[in-house]
Amino acid sequence: MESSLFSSLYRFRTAANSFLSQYEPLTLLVAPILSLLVALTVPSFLGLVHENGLKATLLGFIMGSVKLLPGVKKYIDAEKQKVVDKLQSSGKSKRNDWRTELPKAGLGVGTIDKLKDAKMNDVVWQGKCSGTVYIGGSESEGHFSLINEACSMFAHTNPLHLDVFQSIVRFEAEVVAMTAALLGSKEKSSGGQICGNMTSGGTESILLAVKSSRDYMKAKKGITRPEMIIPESAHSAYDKAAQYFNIKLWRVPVNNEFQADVKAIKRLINRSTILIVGSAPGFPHGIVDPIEACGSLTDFLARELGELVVSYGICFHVDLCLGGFVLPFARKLGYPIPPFDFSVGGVTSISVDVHKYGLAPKGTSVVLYRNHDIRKHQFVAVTEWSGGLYVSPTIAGSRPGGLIAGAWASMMSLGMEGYLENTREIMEASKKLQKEVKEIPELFIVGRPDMTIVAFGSHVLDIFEVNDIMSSKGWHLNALQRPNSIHICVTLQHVAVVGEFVKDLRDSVQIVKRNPGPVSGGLAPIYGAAGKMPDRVMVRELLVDFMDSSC
Ligand SMILES: *Cc1c(COP(=O)(O)O)cnc(C)c1O
Ligand SMILES: *[C@@H]1O[C@H](CO)[C@@H](O)[C@H](O)[C@H]1NC(C)=O
Ligand SMILES: *[C@H]1O[C@@H](CO)[C@H](O)[C@@H](O)[C@@H]1NC(C)=O
Repeated sequence: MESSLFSSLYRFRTAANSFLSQYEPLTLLVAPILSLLVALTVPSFLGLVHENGLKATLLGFIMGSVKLLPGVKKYIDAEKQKVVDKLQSSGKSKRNDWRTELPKAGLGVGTIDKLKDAKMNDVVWQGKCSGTVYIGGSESEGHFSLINEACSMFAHTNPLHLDVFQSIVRFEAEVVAMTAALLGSKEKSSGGQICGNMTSGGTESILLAVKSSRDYMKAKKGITRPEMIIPESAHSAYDKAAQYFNIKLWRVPVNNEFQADVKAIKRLINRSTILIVGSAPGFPHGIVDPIEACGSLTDFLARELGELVVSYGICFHVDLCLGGFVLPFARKLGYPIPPFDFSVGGVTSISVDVHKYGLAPKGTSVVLYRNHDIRKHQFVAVTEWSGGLYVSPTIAGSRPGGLIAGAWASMMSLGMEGYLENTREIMEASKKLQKEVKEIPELFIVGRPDMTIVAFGSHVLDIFEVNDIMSSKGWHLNALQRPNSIHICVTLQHVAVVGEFVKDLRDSVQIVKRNPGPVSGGLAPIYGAAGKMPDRVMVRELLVDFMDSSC
């Protein structure tokens, strides 16, 4: 028995040796090492393909290799610099006389004159910018001056010192409560526990909601390698949050209606998912994602987006940065607005900017949570600091109390009726603008805008060239990609100039049609090229170089 085992082993050894003797020793050494390397790289390669798709992975690999060739990197860098210079060209020359040191003798009250001069030299934005300034009328009157007075009255307060500035603490709590009430907190279906905080803007609200969701899911489900899934149309602040908080981000293409593709999102959910996001509406096209149901197909998709979250027990953030101070009023005015707030079961947090359609000063937003259990994860408590016991609710330490007073003043001075009237005006202006743009045969509207953003592109013209002509006429619109298009976010500043806008747009379309091609100083060629460039790493580097070269 034993001897027969030995003899078969012996026979195997002889056979194996004679078989291997036909190979060179070096081959025998290198082959296993190579196989090991392949075995190690294939899974990470497959991982990259899973994440970025085969095309992008291969392309990244090829571009990475090409850049190793002598001369190529230098050439690419030089070309990159040219683009950066072009993007910079308007700003750079003006910087030459910028101050880099304190004046020796202070200017005293004379400083105010300097400020006035500088302000006079700014471009005209009144009625000309997409979004940007949401308050209507002239800067020295009406709502503007009311806000200015409120801000300056409390300009030197800091809510960090709760015991000193009680008035600000109260304003803040009231702004949060009044905002929450617009978004379903008083309804039974909300659970009656909605809470939140004021922040410095939509981005901070989003950062906090993502951070709280991450830590809440870690506590609830032990998720330590968190992932979040967002539609392609969701704001760039989610990328920021993912990078800051070490969360893997999946950006999912939108459906034919330019809304969150619920099925595609569902396919990506697994045990590491902490959060999905819907926007009401999204910044690019002003379209509300299917937060919940109202019509036939979207009805099904929408209900699913709400249910999806409940059944998987993950967090669901609704981005109402843009819509929070419009949709509740638009619905009251009879516009068909699908559910978007805490009345939808699965929603765990909401961001809403008071400094957009809330007509508050810049630097004011609110983040809201379904309950205190989730919000607790937003706070940072420090017990071992020699500076004492410390607990802080938001990202900033010291904060400007004047802005809080300004937001409170905005909401109190307008009231329900004020916001309703404003919403009526901007919704009517948007619908009129949308209708007129639709009648320009060279253009198409992107999707079906739900609110006050109208995005449009063209199948026959380079829309970015149209944008350049519009810029030369003083308009500041937003350039978008996928598809190439531009949008205007309609505010009270535009109510009186819709006709002028449409006329300029018609003219610009005709100019480009008669004379297609880049205009001097225009950015169309860069937008066009950046959109088509397959190597997204390079586009990213371009953006960073551009930012880095600014100062
Ligand atoms: C404006 C906006 C944000 C970000 O807000 P900031 O105040 O600029 O930080 C986020 N999401 C949407 C949909 C927005 O429109
Ligand atoms: C945040 O909310 C907590 C609890 O209501 C409150 O104590 C704190 O003052 C708030 N802070 C901000 C910045 O809103
Ligand atoms: C979810 O699971 C984690 C860990 O198992 C993987 O690393 C992720 O790639 C996966 N996410 C998706 C969307 O497949």
